Amino acid sequence: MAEKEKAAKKPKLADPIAASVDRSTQVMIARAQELGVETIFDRAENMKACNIGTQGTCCKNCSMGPCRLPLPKAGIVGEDTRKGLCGATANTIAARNFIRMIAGGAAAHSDHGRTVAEVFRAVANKETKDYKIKDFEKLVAVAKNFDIATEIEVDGKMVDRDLDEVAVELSEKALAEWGKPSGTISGIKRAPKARQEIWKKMGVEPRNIDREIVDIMHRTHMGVDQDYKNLMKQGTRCALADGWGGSMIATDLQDIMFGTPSPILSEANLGIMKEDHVNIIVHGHEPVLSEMIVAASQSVEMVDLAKKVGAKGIQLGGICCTANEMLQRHGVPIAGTFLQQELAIVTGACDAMVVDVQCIMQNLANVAACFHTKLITTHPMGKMEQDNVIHIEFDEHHAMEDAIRIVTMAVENYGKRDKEVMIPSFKASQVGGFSVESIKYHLGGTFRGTYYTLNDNIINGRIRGVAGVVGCNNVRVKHNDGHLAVVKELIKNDVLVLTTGCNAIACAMEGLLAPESAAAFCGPGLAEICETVGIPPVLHMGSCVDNSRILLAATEVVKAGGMGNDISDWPVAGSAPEWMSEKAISIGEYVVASGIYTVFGVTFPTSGAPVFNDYLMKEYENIYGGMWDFEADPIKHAHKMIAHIDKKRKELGIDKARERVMMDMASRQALEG
Ligand code: SF4
Ligand code: MSK
Repeated sequence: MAEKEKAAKKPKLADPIAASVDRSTQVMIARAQELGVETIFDRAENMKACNIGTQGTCCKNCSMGPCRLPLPKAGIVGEDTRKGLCGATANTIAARNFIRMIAGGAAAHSDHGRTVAEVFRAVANKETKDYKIKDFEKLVAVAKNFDIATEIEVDGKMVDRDLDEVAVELSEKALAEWGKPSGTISGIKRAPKARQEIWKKMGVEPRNIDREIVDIMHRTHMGVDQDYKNLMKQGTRCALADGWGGSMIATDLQDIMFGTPSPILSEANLGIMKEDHVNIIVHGHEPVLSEMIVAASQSVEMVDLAKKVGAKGIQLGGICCTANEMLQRHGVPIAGTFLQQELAIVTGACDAMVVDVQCIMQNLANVAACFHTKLITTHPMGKMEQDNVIHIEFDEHHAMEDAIRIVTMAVENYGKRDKEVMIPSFKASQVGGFSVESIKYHLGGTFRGTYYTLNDNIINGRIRGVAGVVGCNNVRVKHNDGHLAVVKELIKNDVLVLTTGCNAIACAMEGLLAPESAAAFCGPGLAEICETVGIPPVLHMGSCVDNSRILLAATEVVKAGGMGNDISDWPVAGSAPEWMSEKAISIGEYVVASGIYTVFGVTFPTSGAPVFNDYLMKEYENIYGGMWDFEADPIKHAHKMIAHIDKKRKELGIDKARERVMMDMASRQALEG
């Protein structure tokens, strides 16, 4: 082959500077390229996304297709006559695809919840000694939500019921949420009354978690539901079963077993790895695994073993939501976001990467094969075909034993590093772990312990509104650029940000989760609140399943009073600037159906079906009070959210208060300074 031809066939490499705003990521992409190790950033240069799939109008629900309905370049002129072989319209195809994404996302979150509930049942029945109940106060609170008696009458007096009994009953009732034959899921009762009425009227109250997912798979089968509004009704019901069901149960039972988070200091970015330590990176989602790895790696036995092989200790780090779980309960530093998973191995210092489920790239196995890294899968659902991957199945009945085995393997691998170690020095300090309970304490004080103070400051205008900014990275856009630009624009405009998932990690890496960031990035009103209370302007509320915490925080605000009767009444907006997973669509749908205006970045998977798209982005507001929106440009994205917040302030009649705050002396000085 001629030299020219060979060069033409060579895959393109990503430009590290164009690929990420994060310095450590840039350095490690370049390092991977220098070593000839291919990463997702390079692959994205060589494989472009399919336009029709991106628009949501490719159907492969039967083998007469795939039927592809691209949007004409000039848009739809006149009647939209596009159809698949069976006659399915663009609306039907896009709606079917959209709710299948919801089913995938809801299944992932809710099955995570089921695993946690099964471990909780084993704990309640004393079948395992490795996990315990840590937060009894939360056990009682959650039991009450399930209508479980926590007191009994003895000799005419009410006394506390035996908590072991309460735990057993809670475990049974929680597990029944996946398959109860009648009624609706319990979690929806926790929403404001006005919201419950809307769900009832719309007929979208979830019956049980599994059923809503199965229902979607049935009705999207070839030749069943062919009405985009009816399809979306089921999409909503399934998403609500995720947010107010599976995800909420996951969060609650994790808090009961592993502790309810409270603010904790730590660090974030690849720079947390240490050359002279055994580095173990835990990646995925379920804390059932990571809790044991944390305990094992801190045990005297394992630390001594590490010293024996010449290391100074064991450094644990997390990727994706496992990172958020280990951070919020133990202060374990975060190694990186979704897009940094391969790069953690490229450092040459990752002695083991331990993974469970969700967001784990198969290419990790190929990258690990270029280094000494042991890649260990642990979940029966998450195996890889490559030979270099080790599978150690994790079981709650011998969890500690499994964890010790995994950590031992990592320690024994320390001496086998075969490439020059290169750990980028970048990392930032952060405070994570703001649960609904700890926000109550921080903003309300020990005695008042409510959301009144937050409400007061929204009403008086120091805080303009609240935004939930969450979600993944997406290699189709510059890594972390959208996340950071959206969040910085919001806090600059006095919007308090609640964050989870990879957005939380991106913010942590940028220092936005440190209280000091308030003075540097916030508008005067928000800066004043953060400095007075000692909180960062971006509150880390956990992992993807912990978006349920955001729903409950929103409900607390409604309960505290002064801002309407429903979540849709108060100045709040949602965002996922760099989303990529089906889980993000499920989250988006339950957030919107809970009354929150929500903007997604990158692309939107219904853009090829304009009528259906308008249904989600316009008509939805009349039904749910919340609606979807799409904006790829991060600054415009943030301003759409701010405009919605201002609209709600006006509707509540609190827009004038903010104008007055903006005119006061402190604000003027801050602005002049
Ligand atoms: Fe085509 Fe209809 Fe089959 Fe979909 S279900 S692939 S639109 S024929
Ligand atoms: S991990 S779902 S990339 S946020 Fe929950 Fe990050 Fe998205 Fe996975």
